[in-house]
Formats: sequence, structure tokens, C-alpha cells
Amino acid sequence: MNLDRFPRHPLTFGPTPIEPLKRLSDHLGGRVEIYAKREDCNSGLAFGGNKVRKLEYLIPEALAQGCDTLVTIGGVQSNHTRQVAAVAARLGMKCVLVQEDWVNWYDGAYDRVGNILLSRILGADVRLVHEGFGIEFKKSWEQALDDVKRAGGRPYAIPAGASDHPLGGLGFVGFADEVRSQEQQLGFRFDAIVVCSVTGSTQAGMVVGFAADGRSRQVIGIDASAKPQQTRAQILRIAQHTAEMVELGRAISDEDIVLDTRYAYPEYGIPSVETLDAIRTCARCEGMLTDPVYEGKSMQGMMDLIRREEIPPGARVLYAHLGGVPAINGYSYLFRNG
Ligand code: 5PA
Repeated sequence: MNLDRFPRHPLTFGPTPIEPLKRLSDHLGGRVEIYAKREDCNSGLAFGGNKVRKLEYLIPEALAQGCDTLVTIGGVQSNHTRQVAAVAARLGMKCVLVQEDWVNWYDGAYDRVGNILLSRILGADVRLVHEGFGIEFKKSWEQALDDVKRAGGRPYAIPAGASDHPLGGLGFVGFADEVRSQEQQLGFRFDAIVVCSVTGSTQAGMVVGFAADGRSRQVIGIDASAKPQQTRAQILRIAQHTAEMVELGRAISDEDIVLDTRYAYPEYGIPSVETLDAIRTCARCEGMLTDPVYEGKSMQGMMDLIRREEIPPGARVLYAHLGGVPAINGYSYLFRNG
């Protein structure tokens, strides 16, 4: 496998820490050891998160092509768009963000707090578009790219979640390499890696990276899209393409992908009672915050898999914390009593 031949523009602090979640492990019966890898603390760029790690591999291409404007898309409370806005600011580029109505949530300040607030402060041109959830290429995004071109700019096109892009899977191949060297220091290997999936390149990169030592099926994706067929197909497609790019040495097939579809209910962007319980439990055991859209659902999934012993006693579990906490400001009513 060869990741080093791809140029990387450093935007993160470096390898992210792995820390034990001792009190959460005890709370769940003490039969498994839970650790968290803190991608949520990976960068000083507007709170960081999983997209910054992916963008490290896209930005060299944007710079090489002489682009002056990053153009991307997400929901109103997208973490991805906020991270693209911060990266554009750091690089002295312009940024156009298409923010669609991906989530049926009507908190009064939803489009003024959290991620979208930060993106506006970061100087992005934020465009609200009334279209529903979908991880495919959207007309609104293509329109924004055309607008930049017509105005004489040079746009660099970043699809939703920086996923369906030839370089989108590389960042999380690097994540797996990083975990492997941290495992050497820790003196053990993780039996399961839990990751939240929506646009798919986070899990796809991990699947390829962990396939290198036979652990693709130990990457447990927790779907948060509530459209799991689309997400699963996208994970597979990105993983297959990424495996070829990094010369994994074997093809990735559908059997390499584990995507648990039990926790995305009631729909994308809306937490269930169980999601809220998981957010509170993790916060109160560990002081570690998760959000109602993504990490709250993967936290809920991990806790349930441990309780059901589908993650068996004795296992060491790595929870990939991918960021996303700023969105919690858009859900304040749910937490008005804590
Ligand atoms: C997101 C995505 P993937 O999209 O790579 O599958 O990652 C899922 C995910 N956790 C997990 C957090 C905190 C995330 O932000 N966010 C999207 C966004 O627009 O923010 C791409 C959907």
C-alpha cells in the first residue's frame, strides 16, 4: 500500500490522540474496553473534524490547478461546509457554500447558530437553498460552480462530505496507518473500530486502510443517513477506487463493508430518545460531547452493540469521534432541561 505518493497539505495538528473511556466502559458493565480517537480535536481550524483530514489530500490539487474558490454543499448545520470555510480562510481562498434543507428541524435559530454561524464569520458566501437530503451530486452545487466561473473565478469542486471525489478516501487510509502505529505503542490491537457514515468516504478510507492487515470487517459503520442503500453503495464505490489508487494489492468487495442500519431512525438529522440518552450518558461519564446528527447515533450504536454483546466481552473498541458538536446549538430545545 502506498499513500505517501499523494501530496498532502497539512491542516491538522498531526496524529490525533487515543484515550481510554474508562467510566463509560464501566457504565456498560466493564466487559469491554472503550477508547476514543479524537478526530474532533484534530485541528485549530474552526473546531476541526473528519473533513479536515480528508481535505489535506484535496487541497494540493486545488492549489496546483490555480483555483481561487472552494465550492461545496451540505445541510444547514453541515459540519463539512464549516470546515471547508475554515480551510479556505486559512489558504486565503474564497468559499461558496450551498446549504440545503436536509433536516426537518424547525428550531427557531437553526439557520443562525452553530456551524452556519461559524461559516458566516469565516467569510464564506453562504447560500440557503430549499432542497431536501441527498448525498448525490446536486443541481444547486453545479449551479454554484457555474456562478463562480461566470464571475471570472476558478472554482474547486468539493462534493458533499468531500466524499465522491477521486481523492476523498485517502485521508482515512492515513487514519488506519496512524492507528496501527499507535497500537504498537499501546501494545495491543483494537478488535472493533466504530465509525459514523453518511457520505461514506470516512468509512471507505478506513476499510481500505484496515484491509491492509485483514481488518476491513472490524470497521463497524453506523449509518446516520437513514438512506443506507445509497450510503452503502457509496462506501463500496469509494473504497474500491481508493484501494486501486493506493495499490492495496487486492480488490474490495461488498463483504468488506459492515454498515449497521439500526440507529439512524427516525430520519437523517433527527435524534431518537435513545440517541439523546447516549449523548447524555457519554457526556456525564466522560465529559465528551457528541451531536444529535452523527456522533450521537454512532455512540448510541456502539453502546447498544456492547450491551447486546454483538461486540463481545473482552473486546477493545475504538470509537472514532469525528467531530460535529457545533450543530448541538441548533437543538437547544431538546436539552433545555439537560
Ligand atoms: C459526518 C459527515 P461521512 O460523510 O464521511 O460518511 O462522515 C459522516 C460524518 N460525523 C460523521 C460527523 C461529525 C460528520 O460531520 N457530515 C456531512 C456534513 O455535511 O457535515 C457530510 C454530511
